[in-house]
Amino acid sequence: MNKLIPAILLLAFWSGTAGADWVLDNEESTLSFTSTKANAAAEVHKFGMLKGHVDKSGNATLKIDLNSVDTAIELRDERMRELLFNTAEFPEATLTMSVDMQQLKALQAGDSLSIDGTAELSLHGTSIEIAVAMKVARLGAKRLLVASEKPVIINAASVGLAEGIEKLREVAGLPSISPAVPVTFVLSFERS
Ligand code: UQ8
Repeated sequence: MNKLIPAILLLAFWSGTAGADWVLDNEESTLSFTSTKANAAAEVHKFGMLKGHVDKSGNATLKIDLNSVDTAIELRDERMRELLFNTAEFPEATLTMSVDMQQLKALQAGDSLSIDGTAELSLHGTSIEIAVAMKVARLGAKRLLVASEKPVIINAASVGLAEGIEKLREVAGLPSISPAVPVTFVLSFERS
């Protein structure tokens, strides 16, 4: 019995440090993208609802609720949900990537590290690989911040959204909308 107690304590310590899951805190996270119309007018928009998780093996997932698109103009949000994303059929965009948990574990509070990785983006029934440069900062025992070091440029045609952009252009009577869309993010994770 006496021998069991240290073993249990060791196991409890190990599970608290080595094998933790990280869960995204939506309130503390942002994901923004920039549209450019008529060759000159750039506007920054965001998605308000994100979900994310990194498991013990380093499988990281980010889910973006496309219905939560927020361009500060309700009619435009509605048109983006219907004409661009078709959220009735494709309500979410999903990003998956593999994270080196040893690297993450070695980070002390106040430390940060740069990661050049590859993620898979599934959007509108299409999946593509994207290169992503991120800064990961350990804010405390239970907090991680993951931010884009550079914008990720998504081309609408590569994720099946060229036709939707054309519909938006037509309905708004615009001469053009750029298909190249820069995306930036700041994601806050809490250890569960
Ligand atoms: C610990 C650790 C390391 C964890 C890692 C965790 C993890 C998994 C991290 C992942 C990180 C990662 C790889 C992130 C990548 C994020 C990306 C790239 C997400 C993609 C997000 C996404 C879905 C982007 C959208 C893409 C796209 C092509 C959008 C098109 C946007 C455009 C161009 C919209 C046009 C808007 C516009 C100008 C409309 C015209 C308009 C209309 C129609 C209107 O009605 C109106 O008002 C009445 C107007 O105003 C007057 C208009 O302008």
